[in-house]
Amino acid sequence: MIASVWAGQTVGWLMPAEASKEAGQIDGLFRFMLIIATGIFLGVQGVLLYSAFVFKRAKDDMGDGPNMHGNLRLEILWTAIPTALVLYLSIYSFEVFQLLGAGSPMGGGAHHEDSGLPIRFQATNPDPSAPPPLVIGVEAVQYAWIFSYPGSDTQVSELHLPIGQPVRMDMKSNDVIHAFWVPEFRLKQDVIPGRTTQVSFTPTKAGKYQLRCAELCGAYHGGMVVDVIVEDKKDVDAWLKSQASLGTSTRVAQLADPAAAYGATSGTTVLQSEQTRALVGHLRAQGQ
Ligand SMILES: [Cu+2]
Repeated sequence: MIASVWAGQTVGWLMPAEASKEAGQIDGLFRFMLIIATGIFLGVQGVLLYSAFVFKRAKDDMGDGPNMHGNLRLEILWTAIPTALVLYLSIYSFEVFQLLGAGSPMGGGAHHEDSGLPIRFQATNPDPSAPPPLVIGVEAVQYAWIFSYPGSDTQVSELHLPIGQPVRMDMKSNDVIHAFWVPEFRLKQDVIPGRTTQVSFTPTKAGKYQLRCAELCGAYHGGMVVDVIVEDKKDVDAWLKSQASLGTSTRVAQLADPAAAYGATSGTTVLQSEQTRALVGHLRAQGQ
């Protein structure tokens, strides 16, 4: 019992930083499940070891063991305990799910204009005192991420987020299914062609993280990694301004920067030309 609680409390050092408001909720649920699982594991292994030694066959005992059949009390117990645990876990995890805003896909007030059901991952009952979310457009193409900030025409290849500001990603895919995943935020959402998917969260910890595609999307899937920088709002604004002053070709080169993901290896040249080709075509189609 003590050991399992200890396991739940100390597992944190094995995990990535908790860098969003949502991360705490998810880790709370994870720790709780880990406590229960450790308790069951230790209990079962304990009984097993105990029985193996205490009920060991006596030296000259060649007979069968006692013939036992049925034990109503035990059967009720080992049905009731898992039932209660599973029920409790379902309610707890549903609550976390709701808190994160993973409401029903049919939920009203969806902000999307595409065909198909909106897939939402945002607060169903958001904190009324929280500022409105910063809505960032995300486009996934094989094999890069392109971000558009409100009030700016510039498409950028890095995600800079202000600390403490709720954000919402409105995500589209230009080709195949990709997935938005920043382990430190503990959230993952597919990006699906033909519809907008959303993910909302509030970054709470300054730092440099990585957004990586979490859906195998083609030969250079592994190159779909970009930096996510959580910093003060004024730094985000300054960075955005500096990006706006760059020309398209410079930005395409930045958008297709596999060296940032892989380090400069021979394979990055191939990836870079792949990414550049896709991005130039994409930006041209958008008249940029
Ligand atoms: Cu991808």
